[in-house]
Amino acid sequence: MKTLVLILGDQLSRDLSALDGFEPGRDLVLMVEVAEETTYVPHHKQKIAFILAAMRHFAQALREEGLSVDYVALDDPANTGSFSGELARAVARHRPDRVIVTEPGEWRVRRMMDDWAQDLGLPVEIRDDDRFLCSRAEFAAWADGRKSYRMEFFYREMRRRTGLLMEDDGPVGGQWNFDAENRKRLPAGVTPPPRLRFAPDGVTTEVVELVAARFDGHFGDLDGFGWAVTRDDALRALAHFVEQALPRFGDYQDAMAEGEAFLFHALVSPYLNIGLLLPREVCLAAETAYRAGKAPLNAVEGFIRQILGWREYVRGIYWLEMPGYAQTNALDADRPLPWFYWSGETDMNCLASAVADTRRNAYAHHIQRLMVTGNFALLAGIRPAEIEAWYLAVYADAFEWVELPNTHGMAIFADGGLLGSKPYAASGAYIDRMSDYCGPCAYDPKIKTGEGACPFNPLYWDFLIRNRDRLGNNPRMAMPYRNLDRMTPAHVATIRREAAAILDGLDAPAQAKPIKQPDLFG
Ligand code: FAD
Ligand code: DLZ
Ligand code: SF4
Repeated sequence: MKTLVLILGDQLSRDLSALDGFEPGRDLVLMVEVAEETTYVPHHKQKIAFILAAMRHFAQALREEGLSVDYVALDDPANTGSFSGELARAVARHRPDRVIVTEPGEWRVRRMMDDWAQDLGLPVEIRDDDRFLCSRAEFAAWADGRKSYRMEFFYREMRRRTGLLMEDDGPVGGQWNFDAENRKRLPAGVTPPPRLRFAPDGVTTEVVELVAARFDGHFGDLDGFGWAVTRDDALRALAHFVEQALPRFGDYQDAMAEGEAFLFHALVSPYLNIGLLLPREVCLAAETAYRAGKAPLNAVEGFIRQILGWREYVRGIYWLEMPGYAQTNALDADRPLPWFYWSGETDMNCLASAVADTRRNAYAHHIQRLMVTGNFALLAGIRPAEIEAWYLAVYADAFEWVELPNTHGMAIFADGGLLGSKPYAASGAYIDRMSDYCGPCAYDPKIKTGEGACPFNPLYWDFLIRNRDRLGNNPRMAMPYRNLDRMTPAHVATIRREAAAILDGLDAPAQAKPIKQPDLFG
């Protein structure tokens, strides 16, 4: 039976389920660069270049192996611009007996696929994506009957199931989680290692030029593009991380430092999320380093927990809860996204630095995303759909299955606590403790209100006051509410007045700069 196998831009794995049983000579792979995918949010230029370059290299590797690949380039004049349109054209060209595809990572695309069999008049087989360590069915079985989902319990189950960092049926080191050791500030004199970047070859250079010409209005720098776009280079990047940065990953996992965009983080999420690397091999590389005495347990456990725990957990939540998940707005957040998320033009140094790093690298590490840009969106009550579209656009690793639970659930608490037990709300003191951003800032984190006060301070307390009905009974919020109740009515009134002034200032037209604002919703 002649089969057309459609491979999407985040499915660049030779072991992809859609390729099981592929017969060279009879079957054919289809890969398509389509305008709909490049613009459904205004992706960072580096993200588009990364995905298209990796797609072209993957197609080339399949061809070298002897597979037939029909590859439609973005600038092909006949390109219809959508997965559905390109699949229909390919079916007309090749007249297959059936189509096979691996389920996509986004609900939006999964819905498109529902119509394909009927529209094409052909059987369309949608196979499970088995590149994850927990299948959707296994996650649903784990979640079934639980009152609340908590990552830590899921993670322990995954450790037992995979045997990662296990010894005699218990966790290596006698403890499941070493997080308490992983909250150090970056001290003076500790310098993060330079990161491995990859000079573009001819194929990548062509893509970079295409992106520069066609997506000029999109956010982000393209110069110095250095992401790996092949599996071999992604494996090199992983090995370099394990050797150079993993040993101190744990200690400085929560740290932030100006001018140090990567610290000791792995920079492997883009590779994992498009399939150049697989989660099991990444976890095993870290475990092997631990067992060889090359990295300490707090680093290796902390790293493996992010992948085996968080990454699998958010994917499980996404598929369990969509499509309703994206629609919730538990804190009734209704403020437009401030312009500085795109321009970086703000005198809040932590935010300006996080946006600058994002623009330069299509990357920011987890604490910048959660405790700076995410925290501000939470405290200011930014509309979920707008801040989510921003995160989906600006990071090279952003796909909705992983971006949405992290933003909607973890960062802005729009799911009302389904994913995490309390909002990650913080005042300037947290950012000051974990970073060196505050020193050169126009504001002072120690000033609570009035001249020079860090805006995160009144915003934090104002957030608690505004949301008392929703959060006041949460036992994990008892302490901040007790502190709030100790404030005098006059101080509370000052906080409210100053927070209102900051929030009103955000929306002031004077903030808008003459840069073309990306059209968020395509
Ligand atoms: P490291 O810090 O070195 O961690 C190692 C790996 O663990 C990562 O590569 C990633 O695969 C995994 N990981 C770590 N934290 C998480 C997490 N919370 N959820 C899922 N996987 C995790 N991650 C994405 O891959 N895509 C996104 O679109 C995305 N959006 C986010 C949005 C917000 C608001 C927040 C708070 C977090 C988001 N994350 C996202 C999670 C996390 O920030 C990134 O995975 C991480 O920064 C990637 O960089 P790294 O490879 O250097 O990670
Ligand atoms: C993100 C992206 C971009 C920018 N471009 C393409 C593309 O041209 N062709 C393609 O197959 N995939 C692309 N992708 C990735 C898809 O958006 C992704 O596969 C879906 O969102 C499903 O997860
Ligand atoms: Fe950010 Fe406040 Fe520190 Fe400035 S003082 S860097 S706004 S936390």
